[in-house]
Amino acid sequence: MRKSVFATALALVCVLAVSACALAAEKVTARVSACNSMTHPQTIGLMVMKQYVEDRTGGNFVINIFPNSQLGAEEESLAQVQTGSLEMATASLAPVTTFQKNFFVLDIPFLFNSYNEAWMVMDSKVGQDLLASLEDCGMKGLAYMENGFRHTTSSVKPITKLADFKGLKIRTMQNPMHMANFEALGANPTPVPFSELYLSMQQKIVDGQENPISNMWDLNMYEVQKYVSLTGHIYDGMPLVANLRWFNKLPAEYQEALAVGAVLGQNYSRFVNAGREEVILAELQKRGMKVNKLDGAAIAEIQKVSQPVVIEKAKKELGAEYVDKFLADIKAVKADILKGMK
Ligand code: EAX
Repeated sequence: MRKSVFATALALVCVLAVSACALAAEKVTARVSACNSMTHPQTIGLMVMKQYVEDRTGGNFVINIFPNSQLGAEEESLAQVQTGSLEMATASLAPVTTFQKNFFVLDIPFLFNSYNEAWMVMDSKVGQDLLASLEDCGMKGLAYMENGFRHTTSSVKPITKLADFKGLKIRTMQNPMHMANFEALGANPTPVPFSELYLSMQQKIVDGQENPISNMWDLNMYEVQKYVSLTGHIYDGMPLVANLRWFNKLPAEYQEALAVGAVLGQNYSRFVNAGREEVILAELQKRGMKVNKLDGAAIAEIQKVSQPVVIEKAKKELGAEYVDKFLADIKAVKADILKGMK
């Protein structure tokens, strides 16, 4: 009797071991769509994820990265991930709001004073709940690849104070919060797809635009813009999403490899971006651009005019309670930095 129990248990272990091997050997290929170049922090982070996942699965789970919007613009790619015709994509926070409105809260300007503050919030329950809320629209939110703080460039004048925005025709993303932000500042926001951004600056369809420093470099903006004003109005972390059904059907160890790889890639992309911003600014100046910081008073004046407008707009979309809770949660995360200080 004892012997037969042992034999059965042994047989079961063998079956499990064999099926685990069979699972591990499953071949899966995933495509990831990205709008930036292969040297942007976003895609450098994706490469780290790719390497990790392929190593962990003995090359059975392959990730192919498609940069430069080869598979379509950000919104298009997100739509394809939602329907399942594409496995994964990463996109700016702004287009993600088309699918999950909750992300509008991150379009509120001047939420963070530093990368540390932004990263803490994104990695806390606040940012993770937002990623999880993507499941409501059929997507698995895996991590945030770095785009960085968004700043303003212009071909006509530097922005040193609120009044400088007046009448400035500025390209924004197609996002109501971003547009409301620049309208409140007195500018004339004009949505243009990322793929047409360079042309719109070159042909002077717009006077200026706003983007992270990495994109100023990636798009050779020094050829078509004169001034970089470090407004830092919005922090942009790019959600990396997968089709939820596809993700849920992956073998557990592939899911785990992807989840871990995504976070490793996220962190790497953050460090790459933070590490190169000063270097890029120096290069942009060598190529003739003028870079200016804004003093605290100027930022305060800009924030005072724009932030309440976007908060109100977000409340209309999401309800006052949700937005107030989000703002309180951010405050609590920031408070941890100085906890215990006397
Ligand atoms: O780098 O469109 C934009 O300005 C974004 O920064 C772009 O989607 C991602």
